[in-house]
Amino acid sequence: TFNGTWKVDRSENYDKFMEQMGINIMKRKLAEHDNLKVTIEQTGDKFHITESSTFRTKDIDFTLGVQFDYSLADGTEVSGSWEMEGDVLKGKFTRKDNSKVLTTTRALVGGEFVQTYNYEGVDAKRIFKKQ
Ligand code: MYR
Repeated sequence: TFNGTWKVDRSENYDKFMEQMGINIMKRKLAEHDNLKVTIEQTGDKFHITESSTFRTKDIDFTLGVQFDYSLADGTEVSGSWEMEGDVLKGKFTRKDNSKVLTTTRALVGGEFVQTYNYEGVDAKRIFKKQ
């Protein structure tokens, strides 16, 4: 289960990913130390997520397979959905400004919560520990 509060512990290639997303160096530097924390409550195919970071606190509700709108921490607007494939959550989101696709996954790996990101050929990962 993904339920619980997860605090970011480390990231891999996240700066390059953000650069590919077109985020400027100043915001990327801030994002490097965003202390991102996500609290996940899953009930069947419904998720309630509270995201908190140095940028903001945000509540997100979605149902697997149902499209929703979301704004990234830098203000970029996307629309897409999450699906469950086995034990892995797979998300596909389309940017509203340029129609390009960001894919992301969430999975538990050895007691850690791992989120991967891909945008235009650049992959990144953020690894979270349970709080
Ligand atoms: C959620 O389930 O938390 C909401 C939907 C997430 C959509 C995709 C998240 C990608 C975040 C990438 C951040 C890049 C910084 C610009």
